[in-house]
Amino acid sequence: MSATGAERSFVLLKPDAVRRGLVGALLSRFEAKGLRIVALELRQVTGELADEHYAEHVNRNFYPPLRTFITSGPSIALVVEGDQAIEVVRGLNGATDGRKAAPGTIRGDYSLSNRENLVHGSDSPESAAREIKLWFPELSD
Ligand code: IDP
Repeated sequence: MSATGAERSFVLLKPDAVRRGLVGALLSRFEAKGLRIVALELRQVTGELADEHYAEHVNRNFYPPLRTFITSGPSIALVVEGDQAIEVVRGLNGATDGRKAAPGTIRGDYSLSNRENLVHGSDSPESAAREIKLWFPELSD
């Protein structure tokens, strides 16, 4: 929770979003929904940061190629704020697998992959707090 009472979520526009020139289109969706951008930075994700961010996945079979992908070029890291921002961002993003994500969602409209799915959003208040502290320590008290 921020000082204003609104909820914050961490969002990552993954390297495929930057490579495909979709940053503006994707940011527009969050802004048009009414979420406020409170931090934003172009970041080259290192393997170490990837391991910390995806700590719950590092032992999964899909992690090595995910690590290669997420470090393959710059990403846009941001924090958005608004009423129920965590759930709202997850809804805008759509299901993990772009092939199954509903049309109208970011993944449903732009992704045909369960790895290169353009966007990450925190999945719980605990994850949001952990991720915001990891990516934007200056925002954490
Ligand atoms: P989420 O991003 O929708 O929260 P998670 O299950 O937390 O999904 O997985 C994190 C990321 O790992 C996904 O966004 C996707 O890029 C990748 N991923 C998840 N499951 C698979 C898989 O089965 N194959 C390849 N990549 C996957």
